[in-house]
Amino acid sequence: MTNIERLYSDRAGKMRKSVIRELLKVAQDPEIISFAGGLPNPDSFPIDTLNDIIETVMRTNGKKALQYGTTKGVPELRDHIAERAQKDGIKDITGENVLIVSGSQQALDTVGKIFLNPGDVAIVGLPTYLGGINAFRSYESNLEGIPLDKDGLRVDLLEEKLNELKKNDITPKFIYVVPTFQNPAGVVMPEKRRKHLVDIANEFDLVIIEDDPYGKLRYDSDHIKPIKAFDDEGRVIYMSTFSKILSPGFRLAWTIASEELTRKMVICKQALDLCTNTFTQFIANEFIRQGALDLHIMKICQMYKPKRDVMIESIQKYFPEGYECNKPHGGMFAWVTLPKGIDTEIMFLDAIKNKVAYVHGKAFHVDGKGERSLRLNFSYSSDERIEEGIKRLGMVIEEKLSAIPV
Ligand code: PMP
Ligand code: G9A
Repeated sequence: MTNIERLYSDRAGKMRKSVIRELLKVAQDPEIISFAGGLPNPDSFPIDTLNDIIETVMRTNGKKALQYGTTKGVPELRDHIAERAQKDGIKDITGENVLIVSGSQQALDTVGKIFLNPGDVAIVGLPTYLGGINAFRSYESNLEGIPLDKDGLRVDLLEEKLNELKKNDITPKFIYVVPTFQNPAGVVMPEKRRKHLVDIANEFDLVIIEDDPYGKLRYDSDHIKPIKAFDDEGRVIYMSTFSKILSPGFRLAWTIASEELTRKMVICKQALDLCTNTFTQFIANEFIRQGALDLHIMKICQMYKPKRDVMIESIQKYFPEGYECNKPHGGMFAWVTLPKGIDTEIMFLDAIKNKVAYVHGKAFHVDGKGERSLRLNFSYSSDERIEEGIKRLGMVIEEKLSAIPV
């Protein structure tokens, strides 16, 4: 038989499976209570409204919605996105700065393709979004991790790291951050730190990739301006997505960047998929035009806030002492660190036996650490299943702890 593998590029050899994507298969088993994937709650999908909107789109714009579109995206949608971003504090932009992409995962791959040569360094958080790690690693880059604290990426340590790299003549290409309700740690970077991060990027001549899927899922904190709002030099590429505020099945997201960077991303995308799904772009555009998006976001927040509370209260009730867990003020995840002696990757096998799933902490670390941490999604499951799942997990942890020799 032919050994096709020997024909693979070096790049292909370095591609890794996504633990989250693999776990989605596990979560198909209805008996398993899955806290693994960052899935929206399916009961939140506005099916009836979308049904009407699809009918309207077909009637009014059917010929365009079923056709190829420009690579950059449907102009009306880009204008709507620019308008909304300006209200959020991003200055001096128009629809020309917006590129519609097939999920922000595509935008992550695109920035990897544009900036990273083999061996190039990029900076990420410890922990950070696994999909970012996988996208950047597939371009054979070296990822340097900077620890987070309760206020997100430690910019003081970032500065130290950049100076250290500079001494060795290494200039990283970009810093990748999820500053608002971070995936996986749930933390928010305050405004002062955001400004400091931009100052550092200006000083060291770096690009910032600001990934913001969760900024609108706020339960008990105020709006915070994106990092892009403090960018006067056009070095921040902002990205967000309809996945968490409307439907991940639409595969619809956007970037906001300087016209120069946007042009480069457009060329890159021409080779990837020519253009983003035109049909879902028209639907999303009509959804926004009718004023339905903000109402929907409000509805999701009303649905997820009590779920967050059920999860945190259940953790307090059922987890044995010695753990640490934040109370996230938005987003979809609780991040738990367990006592010494536990490896959450190994413990996962026991969790599955007990029909409960999570994502182990190592998956989010580029330094091989995170073995005591785990990420729990609270948006997907019903309140009852959240409590039941946490109870099962509490028992698994208790058993593991009691097996640790003292
Ligand atoms: N970035 C982050 C931080 C995410 O959490 C996710 C999805 N969980 C993505 C990017 C990818 O989202 P999309 O569905 O838009 O590709
Ligand atoms: O299903 C996915 O891969 C998107 C979710 C990402 C996450 O769980 O962080």
